[in-house]
Amino acid sequence: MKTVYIAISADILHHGHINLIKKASEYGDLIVGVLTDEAIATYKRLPVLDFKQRLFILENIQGVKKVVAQESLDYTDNLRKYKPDYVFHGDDWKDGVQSKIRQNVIETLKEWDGELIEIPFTQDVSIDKLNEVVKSASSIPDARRGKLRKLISLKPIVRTIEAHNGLSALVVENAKVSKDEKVNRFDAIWVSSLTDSTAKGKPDIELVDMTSRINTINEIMEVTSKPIILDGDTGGLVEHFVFNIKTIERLGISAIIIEDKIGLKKNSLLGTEVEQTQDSIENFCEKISAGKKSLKTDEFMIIARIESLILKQGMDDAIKRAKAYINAGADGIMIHSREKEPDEIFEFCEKFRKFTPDIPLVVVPTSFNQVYEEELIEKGVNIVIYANHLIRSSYPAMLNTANKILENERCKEVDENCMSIKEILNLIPDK
Ligand code: SPV
Ligand code: MG
Repeated sequence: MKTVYIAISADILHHGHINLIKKASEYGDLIVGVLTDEAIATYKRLPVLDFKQRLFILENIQGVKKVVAQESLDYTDNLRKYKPDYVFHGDDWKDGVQSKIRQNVIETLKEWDGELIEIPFTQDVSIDKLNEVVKSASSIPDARRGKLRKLISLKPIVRTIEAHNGLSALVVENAKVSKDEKVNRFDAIWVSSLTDSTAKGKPDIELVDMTSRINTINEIMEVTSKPIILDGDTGGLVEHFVFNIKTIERLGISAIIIEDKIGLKKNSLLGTEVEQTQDSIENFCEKISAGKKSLKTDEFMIIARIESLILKQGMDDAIKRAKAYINAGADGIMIHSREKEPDEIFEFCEKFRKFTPDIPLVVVPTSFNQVYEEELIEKGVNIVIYANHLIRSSYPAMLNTANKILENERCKEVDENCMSIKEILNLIPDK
């Protein structure tokens, strides 16, 4: 008896999959490689059904002889293990990111004279439409909130970038770049105090109030399904924090990051050039514990941000605080630095990981911008936040356009820097 292999994620199982299974099983005993949650997370949104559920479904489908885990998008390991006579796939993977994976399949099958059989893609399946339905269902608060914890458990690093309004949020939701065998996207959205304030023409001093920040959050939520991490500044008075945090949790935000400062908060990147006061360990721990007690779900995370390195209080102080904040109930730690080199951040990460292997660790590489995500992963970082880059790139673009019109006393010259009217009209769907 010949053996046949197919690989699918099968999160949304449709008639195209059944066509493939039917045809493939006519050629021999069919082994189905089910992509693990981790493998799926490398190229698209989180699966709605987890791996075990998807495995169970496939085990019970007619024509399937055996179900196995496929741990990456690449088939090679499983092909070498099961040495199938045939691999079946739809004929829709000859171009784009999947073409490299296809090439690897062809090369590997040659090792034992196996054959790749491609069947016409089932035309009336609209994956985009199905995905749209799932995306919109998973954007409601109760479905969205838990996504951050899930991503932390599935991804080597959760790639996060700021959004400050609906339009920038659309960029975060949709941006993707195919690279090698993966598709790089952003996993989560940072609602930064700096960029939310700047977008409103206000300084980053906790002046933009919670009501206004919730307006921004709502704009962002309207057009996205990705989890949101809120920059909660100092969290304010404990008496206010315990109320605000309930609102934030109910909105479907996944995490709030609060920093251990008191008094008039200024942006951390100003460092010691301005007067900034760090909170006492005792007070800040109290704030964390009180916040934790107000929460209604296990999904929401309070992440404690340590300003010791920003305020030149030393590594020992930073580590001492990390331990205390975790004991007080913090679900994660953010360590910040404004040094040009990542040395102190790396030192903190190493020390941190010695006493806690699991607590999520967050960094914001605005100053030490040369570090690659891969290096952060090695140091045990779980979340990287690109905290201000969309607004910092849009302002110069706008200024340049404004200046060009002033220079030319007409607008023809700026058109080459602008998206077309057709593009902008089509950017936002009308339903
Ligand atoms: C923000 O984005 O507002 C932050 C990060 O808090 S930083 O600006 O680096 O302090
Ligand atoms: Mg901030």
